[in-house]
Amino acid sequence: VLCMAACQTEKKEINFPKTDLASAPLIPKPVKTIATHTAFGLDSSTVIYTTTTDPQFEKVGKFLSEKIKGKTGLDLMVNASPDGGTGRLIYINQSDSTALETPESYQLYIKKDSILLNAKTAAGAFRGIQTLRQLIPEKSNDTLTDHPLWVIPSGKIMDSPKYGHRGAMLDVARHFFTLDEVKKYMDALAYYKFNILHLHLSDDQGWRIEIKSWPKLTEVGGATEVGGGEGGFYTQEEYKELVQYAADRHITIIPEIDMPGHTNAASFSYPFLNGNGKKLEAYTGTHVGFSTFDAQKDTVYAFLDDVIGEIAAITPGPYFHIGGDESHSTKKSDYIHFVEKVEKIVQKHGKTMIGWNEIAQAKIAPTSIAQLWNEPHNAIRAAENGSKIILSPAVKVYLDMQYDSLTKLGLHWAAYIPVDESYNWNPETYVEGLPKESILGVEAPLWSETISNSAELEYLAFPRIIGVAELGWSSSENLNWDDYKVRLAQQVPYLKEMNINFYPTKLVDWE
Ligand code: TNX
Repeated sequence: VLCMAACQTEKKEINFPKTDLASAPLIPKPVKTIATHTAFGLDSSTVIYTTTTDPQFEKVGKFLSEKIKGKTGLDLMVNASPDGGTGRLIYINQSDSTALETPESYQLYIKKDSILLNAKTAAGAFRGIQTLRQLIPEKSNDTLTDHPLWVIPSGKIMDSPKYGHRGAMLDVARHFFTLDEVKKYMDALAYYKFNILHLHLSDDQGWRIEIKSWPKLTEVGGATEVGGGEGGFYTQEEYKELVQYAADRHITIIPEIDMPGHTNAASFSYPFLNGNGKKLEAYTGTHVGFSTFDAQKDTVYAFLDDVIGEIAAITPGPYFHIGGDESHSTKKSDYIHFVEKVEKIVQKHGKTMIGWNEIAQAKIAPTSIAQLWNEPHNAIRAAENGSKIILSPAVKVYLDMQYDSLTKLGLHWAAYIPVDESYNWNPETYVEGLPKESILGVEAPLWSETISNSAELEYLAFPRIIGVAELGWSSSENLNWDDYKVRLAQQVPYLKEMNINFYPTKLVDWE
């Protein structure tokens, strides 16, 4: 059917220049690469095939075809009959090979006349096609044959992620970001094999998601942001659109409603929620720690049951993030009571609770997850309780930290974080005493006190987020700044093509 043997004999041999797959500028660096020094010529006759039993695989094939079209102009057919049998084949195959260790693992075999991508799941195939995208050169070779050919270096890649959780967090509460802005960020995250986007949907300055049973949250709480701008919010339909866009990229959305602190926008909308006894006003500054829900009122928990229920119902992913950070205006006993009550509500709606490291002060279930940002002792405490830990150390991966004292955007309360600093740490050993087995993965938060559009978001996120992609995916032996920075420099054509703004650190020789 696929004319494999028959049509290949008809093909003219192309004399490819010597290639080296092992020195391709792939990020994250694959676990294992073996170069065979010839090439696959991608051209207009190339066709993409996928196993048909799983329509998710066909979607991956179509995604690849679209991206190839964007980069090269070639319009490759997916699962159509080969045109006269002259085409070279990209075959995306569902495989149960035990060599594929995780659902996201993949193997890529690049030969002269075919590319074979093996994965257990469509998610694995999706990660694999990102590698393939990165291997397609910017420019075609127009001298090897009578038509343009994109020369892809041949060899084998065996690849598997270190962590199942490789995330980015975006604060859409301090400043609102539109659907298009969030989608643009997701496009780049997908290219570097991230699988989690955590959306910080509420804070003192704004509430960003429609809750049908409590409409003032967005009518009132959605209309403000840092600096006094007009704010904004996602309707549930729009949120679903983001969830779908993420799912198409095998990215899971984690919604966060931050509480009991960071809740001025909610309490300003519905004053009965307020627990600090002070007069409520809209807040457009950048201080933290002054607001709290009333942890002693049943009505507060009834409200949260509605909020969490509505969000859980439109979130296919397994998680709900309750925030829980910097509740400086909540009594400790109230804080603990609150976290334990809210955990039950999250569980009742079928979700796994995540919270910032402070939640470890409460007696949380071993299935709940703590996200380290500043307190190793609370991460260890959570791990001792059986919980998994997401690593987001502020001093390493807070993307809103300035690069240095001259950076115009961003903050520096945790540190100045130059590009090499955000890369030069090992998640496996970063927290002394935290067992490797407790680490779910890494996540880089981007708080938005000082940024309000894509260009500003990107200036702080790029290139540091690309390094976090490698920390989350690549094996420890493959983490090396000197090797990485050379590959990083070679991301410029992609960043330019995507119109992604980035900070051109002097630590990298961008050419
Ligand atoms: C700390 S990190 C916060 C956020 C701020 C951020 C600014 C964390 C869990 N809380 O509320 O936006 O610092 O860098």
